[in-house]
Amino acid sequence: MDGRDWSLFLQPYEQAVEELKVKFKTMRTELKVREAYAPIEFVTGRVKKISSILEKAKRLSVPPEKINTGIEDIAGIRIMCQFVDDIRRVAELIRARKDLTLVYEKDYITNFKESGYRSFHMIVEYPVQTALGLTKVLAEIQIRTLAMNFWATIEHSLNYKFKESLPDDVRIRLKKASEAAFLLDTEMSSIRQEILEAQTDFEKKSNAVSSVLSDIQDLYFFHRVREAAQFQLRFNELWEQEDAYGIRLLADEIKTALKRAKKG
Ligand code: 0O2
Ligand code: 0O2
Repeated sequence: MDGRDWSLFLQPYEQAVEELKVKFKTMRTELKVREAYAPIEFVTGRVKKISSILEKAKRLSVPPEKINTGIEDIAGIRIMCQFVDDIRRVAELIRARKDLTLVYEKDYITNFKESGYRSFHMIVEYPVQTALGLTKVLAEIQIRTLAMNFWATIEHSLNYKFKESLPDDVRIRLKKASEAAFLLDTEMSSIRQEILEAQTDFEKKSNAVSSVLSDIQDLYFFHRVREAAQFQLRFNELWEQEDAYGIRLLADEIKTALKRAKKG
């Protein structure tokens, strides 16, 4: 073990974690205001414990003087999302940032780990302004859904309890639980898709209604009184029957009639 001043060594990592947490929490707030929906649910962060750094350095055979480059997750940020699609969006937003540099990515969502672990990891280089000047530190950003986080948190604490020698049956059950978390994510995404489609349908219907009513007014303006009255009657009938498709077809028909009327 080396005799370094750990609190001095970890200081820029602590600063990086604090700054990145603020930045991603701000990103969440900003997106919520701009788009009424934030792809980020919540953000957490931590600096790795000294004992875990030393253990990892030993496991990965990283010499003490290379810990800052050999261990990439001394500064760790975790971004939780509601839906799997949000993860891609957040990753894109991070790639576009000018205050950090992407080093590489690990997609454990497409290629989940043997344990069943799923998450999207981004290793970034982040500049920290210290009293002695600018220094760059590596940070790991883990992006995951709430379901992925639920599974990983419990699996991590069980692994810790059993000191990485989980009984085989527990390991198998955890793998099954990770499949259940995957199904949960898939089902939630498809429910969300249906809601988005229902919203689009609702918008299409209300646009068609506005178009029918305003075009009927225009027909009156062009003295096509009989035609306008007939369209109005047909609209009333379709409205009664809640026939959204019929209203859309009628909207197109009235548009054509209006064009004819304008030509004289
Ligand atoms: P806010 O205003 O509640 O968003 P720290 O920020 O330093 O206090 P740290 O070390 O990053 O906290 O980690 P911690 O304490 O585990 O959690 C960080 C933030 O995530 C906390 O909010 C928690 O409230 C929030 N959090 C943790 N687990 C969940 C969860 O399951 N669901 C939701 N919605 N939030 C969770 P903050 O940082 O105090 O700020
Ligand atoms: P912490 O702080 O305790 O979470 P590796 O040799 O694979 O361990 P590498 O190349 O750094 O080391 O990492 P990898 O696989 O990208 O994993 C880095 C982090 O991802 C881990 O940090 C975990 O936080 C998380 N992770 C990876 N695999 C699993 C898994 O099977 N279960 C859970 N719960 N988390 C996982 P650490 O080092 O474990 O530290």
